Amino acid sequence: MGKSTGVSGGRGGSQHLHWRNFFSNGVLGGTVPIAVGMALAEKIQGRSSIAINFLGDGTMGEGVVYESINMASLWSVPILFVVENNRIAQTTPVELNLAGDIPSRFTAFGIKTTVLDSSDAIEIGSTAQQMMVEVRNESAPQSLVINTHRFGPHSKGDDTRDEDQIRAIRNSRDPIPLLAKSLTVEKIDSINEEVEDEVLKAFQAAVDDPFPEILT
Ligand SMILES: Cc1ncc(C[n+]2csc(CCOP(=O)(O)OP(=O)(O)O)c2C)c(N)n1
Ligand SMILES: [Mg+2]
Repeated sequence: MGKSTGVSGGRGGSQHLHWRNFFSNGVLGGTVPIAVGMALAEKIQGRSSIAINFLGDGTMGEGVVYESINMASLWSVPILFVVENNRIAQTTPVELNLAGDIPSRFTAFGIKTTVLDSSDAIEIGSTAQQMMVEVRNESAPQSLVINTHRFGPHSKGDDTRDEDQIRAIRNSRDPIPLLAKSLTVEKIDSINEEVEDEVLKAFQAAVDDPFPEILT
């Protein structure tokens, strides 16, 4: 909503977000060289921080991805690449835009790669945690390729898939009901209440907070 208390001080738009140590970029692949550079800076300055870079299957055709992962491997940069492979890039299925497979793109550069076929946040979290420990301790890149699903359009109601197909994958792979299975009804109700409250507060703050000052 462009408010001064929001991401990027209200100036970033919906794609270019900066919030604490989170950055996003509307240009596919645009985050990859930046994340590799940030991780390299951490290494050079002798800190133990690592960078985590999230990519979609639709980013795999961008040349800058390969320049960047080449450097990450060559210079042994502490970065974890996480590829969210939901087999569709906005409106284009992977069959029409991706030759070969995704893990080989990383192993070709000597980057240790793990593939998960999961919507289970606990499973993904514990695998990622282990990989982050290794990336930090060994100061070397790794990649985590997660085969997953998209339950709606990329952004603007432009999904090209069949509604029945989407409903079927949502019924079997939605991570929220999967997680809820391990909780009591009381716990689920209290989480729902907490979330509702947080969303309402955030909405009200966004309405009430001031716009940023105009720079002259
Ligand atoms: C360099 C560049 N080319 C094209 C686009 C337009 N575009 C926005 S999203 C997208 C596809 C993204 O695919 P994926 O990362 O798989 O995201 P998903 O559809 O799964 O959400 C494209 C081509 C862009 N943002 N940047
Ligand atoms: Mg995708």
